Amino acid sequence: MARKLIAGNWKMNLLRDEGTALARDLALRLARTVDPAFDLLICPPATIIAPIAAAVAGSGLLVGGQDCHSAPSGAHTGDIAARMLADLGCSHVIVGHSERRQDHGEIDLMVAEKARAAQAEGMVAIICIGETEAERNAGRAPQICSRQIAGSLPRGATAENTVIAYEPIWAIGTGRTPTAAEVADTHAHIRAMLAVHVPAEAAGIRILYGGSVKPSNAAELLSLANVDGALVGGASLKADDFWAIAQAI
Ligand code: G2H
Repeated sequence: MARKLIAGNWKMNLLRDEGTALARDLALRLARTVDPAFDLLICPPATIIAPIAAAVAGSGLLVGGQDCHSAPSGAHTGDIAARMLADLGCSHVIVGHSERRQDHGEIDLMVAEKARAAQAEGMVAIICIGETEAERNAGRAPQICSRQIAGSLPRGATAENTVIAYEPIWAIGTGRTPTAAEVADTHAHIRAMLAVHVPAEAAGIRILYGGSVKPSNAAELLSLANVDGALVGGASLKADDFWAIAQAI
């Protein structure tokens, strides 16, 4: 298994100057770290990826997108092609985040096509899955994750081009998280599902936990079996908090 991946999803936050300052701060910390135990990724809003990628070039800090279109180009007003993100130096693209699924009606098939588009441009697709609170309470979290993996994982997914992010929707931005046992169980289930769909790759595909990850709970979450990193929202907007999460490994 590769090093753990600590990914920051900035969502629709930060303007150019503040985002660039935050990225520079993280890049400096990373550059001063000898043999870090983690890969560090930030996913800023698309509007500020270019200046940030230029500001942190060569530092080891990875930069990614929060979404992409599945087509390489064309009449898709307001959308961004995977190749445009790759052109800016992005290494990763988040696809199928629950906020995209909810706000933009994205379904599994669309997520799979976006992931395939990102991979075709040489980037890693971070495919998000996760159940609602009602589904969790009904004991259906495993089935929901199984269905989303089956539908969202593109053909040709490998350990090098694919990351899964398990984000229970009810834990996103709420300060609530599943218990350690629940996270461990779900991640083990996801690993088993990957073994069904991509047997030769399953052991190496990183599975991130996301949903209210913060410095105070990061050590426990990141110590669990099959938790290969974290996708961090709110706490990734402060350098001290995001760095503390990475240091918790
Ligand atoms: C879940 C997560 C980042 P937060 O969406 O993807 O956000 O850490 O704010 O719950």
